[in-house]
Amino acid sequence: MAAATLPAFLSDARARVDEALERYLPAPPACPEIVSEAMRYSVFAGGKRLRPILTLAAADAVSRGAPGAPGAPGAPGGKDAAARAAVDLSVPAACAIELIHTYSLIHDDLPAMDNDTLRRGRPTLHMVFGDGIAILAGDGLQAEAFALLAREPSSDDETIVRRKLKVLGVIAEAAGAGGMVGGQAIDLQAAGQVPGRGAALDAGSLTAMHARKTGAIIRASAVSGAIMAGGSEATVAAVDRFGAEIGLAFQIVDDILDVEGSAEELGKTAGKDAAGTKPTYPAIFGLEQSRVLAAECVARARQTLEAAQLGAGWLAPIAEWVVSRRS
Ligand code: GRG
Repeated sequence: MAAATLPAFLSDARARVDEALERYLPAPPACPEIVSEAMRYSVFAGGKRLRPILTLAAADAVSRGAPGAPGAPGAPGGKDAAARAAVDLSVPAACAIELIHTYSLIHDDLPAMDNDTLRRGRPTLHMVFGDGIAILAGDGLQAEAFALLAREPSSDDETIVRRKLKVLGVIAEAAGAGGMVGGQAIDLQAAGQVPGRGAALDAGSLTAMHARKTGAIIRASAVSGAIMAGGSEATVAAVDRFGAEIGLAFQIVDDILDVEGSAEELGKTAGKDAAGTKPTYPAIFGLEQSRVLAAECVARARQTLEAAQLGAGWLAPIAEWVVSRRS
C-alpha cells in the first residue's frame, strides 16, 4: 500500500478491510438471515478500523523496513512488491480482529454489562434486535473470526501455514481469559457488578486491567501483521512493545474523550465512565497529566520503532493519530 499521506493510507486500508469483510461474512443460505443482518448491522456501522489498520501497517512496515525482511533493500521484486504481498497475507487477520472487536462491543453494550444504547452513532444491536440475537451475533462473529483465521490466506506453503497458526494463537490469547475477557471481568468487578466480589482499582491495577481489556487486542493487531509479513523474532517483539504503548495511549485518550467529547463526536454515550463508579485516568491523574501520559506512550512507541528500524512506515503516524483521535 504505497500511499503518499496518512489519510490516503487510512482510506486505502479501510476500503481493503471493508471489501474483505463483505466477502468473508457469511450470508444466507450459509446462515439464517437474522444472524447475517445482525452481524452486518454492527460490523458496518462505521467503526474507525484502528485495529485492522494497525495489522496492515505493521505488515507493510516490516516487509519494507526491518533488517533481513523480505522487502529489505536488494530483495528480489523490490520493496513495493514485497509490501503488497505482506499486506495481502495479513488482510484475513486484520478482518478477524475487527470481527472480534465488534463482538466485544456488542456484548459490552448489553444490559448485563455496560448497558448502553448508542454505539458507532447508532442504537446498539440489542436495542434493535433484542438481547438474544445480540448475544448470538457476538458469538457468531467470534467463531467466524477463528474460522477465517484457519481458512485464509488459503495456502499449502509450510511457511504461510506456520505463520497463520502463530497468528491464530496470538489472537486467541489476546481475546481470551488472560486478555480481553479477563480485563472485562476485572472491569465488571470494579463496577460493582459481580455479587460479593467487588474490587477497587488503584492506578497500577487500572493500567493492568486496560492492558488486558483493550491493550491485548491492539497489541495482537500489530503483532499479527508483523508475523504474516515474516518479521524476525526481534522485529515481532519490537512491534509488540509498540502495540502495548499504543494500546495504553488509546485507553487514556478514550477516558479523556469520555470527559470532553459529545455523544455526536464519540458515537456512543459520553460521560458514562466519569458518572459511574469506575476509576479512569482523568479521575486519578487529572486531564492535563492524562494528556502527558498519553504523549509519553507515543514517544516510547516511536523510540521502539526507530530502534527496530521501523520508524519510516505508517506505524509512527498512526500512533500520533491515536492520540489526536481525528480521522
Ligand atoms: C465483552 C469480552 C467482552 C469484552 C469487552 C473492548 C471491550 C471489552 C469493551 C469496550 C468498552 C469500551 C468502550 C472501552 C473503551 C475502549 C474501546 C474499546 C473503545 C471502542 O473502540 P474504538 O474507538 O471503536 O476503536 P470503533 O467503533 O471505532 O471500532
